[in-house]
Amino acid sequence: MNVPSLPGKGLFASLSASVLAFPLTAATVTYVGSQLSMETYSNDPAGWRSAGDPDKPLDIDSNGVLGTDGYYMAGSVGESLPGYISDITAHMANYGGNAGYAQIDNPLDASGNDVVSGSWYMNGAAAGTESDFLTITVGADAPESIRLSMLWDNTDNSFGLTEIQIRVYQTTGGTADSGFQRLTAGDAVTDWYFFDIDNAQAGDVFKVQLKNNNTGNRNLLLGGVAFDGALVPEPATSGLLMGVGAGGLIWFYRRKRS
Ligand SMILES: [Ca+2]
Ligand SMILES: [Ca+2]
Ligand SMILES: [Ca+2]
Repeated sequence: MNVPSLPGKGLFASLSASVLAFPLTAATVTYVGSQLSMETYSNDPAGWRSAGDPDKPLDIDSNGVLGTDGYYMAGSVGESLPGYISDITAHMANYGGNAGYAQIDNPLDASGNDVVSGSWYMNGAAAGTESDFLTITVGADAPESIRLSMLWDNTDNSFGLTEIQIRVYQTTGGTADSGFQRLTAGDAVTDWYFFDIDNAQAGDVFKVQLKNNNTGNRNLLLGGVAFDGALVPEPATSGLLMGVGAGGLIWFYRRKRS
């Protein structure tokens, strides 16, 4: 008869070794989800900056406004960087939009008239093209979780906006990587895509990359990024981490730090 044995020293030794091999400070990048059709018409009183209108279940600080900590938007929408972002660079041409571009909340006056959105763009990207659109450098005092909200499908023509993928990955301080996430086919009504950078340290560098996964040429576009923060993982995430051994240690460590 086989009797299950209790964990021996060997298990703890290997667990300790694995913890040592992966420092608790290593950042992670996770795709969270999307919210489609945020603002459906010009001067829509709802929008990305209108508190709770529409509901924004993926706003990590739960105040119903995207970019509470800051934002960096294409075109002439403007920028206001969080104190914990030491640098951000857009690598593509910046287009200020036209009459066919989506109008979105003015971040300086959410209840006022919408403003024309813009885009960083790469026209006619060949099949398989992977292009870095943004480089984001984290500074001091970053929150435990930085949620990136990225605007897409705000341009004047959704033709060809299919099979586009987006990825956030780390190039300095670690190798965290969300992997490519497929965007819902465009319909020229604004969509937002959400990623979490957890446990980033000062000096860590992350890039936002778009990919044409089609067989023909397509346009790659991005309308902007907004930043919200949270001190500890969301409850659902915490529960998940508690269930996976070493991950539970990370959760406990974070709780102690906060
Ligand atoms: Ca609006
Ligand atoms: Ca918010
Ligand atoms: Ca859309």
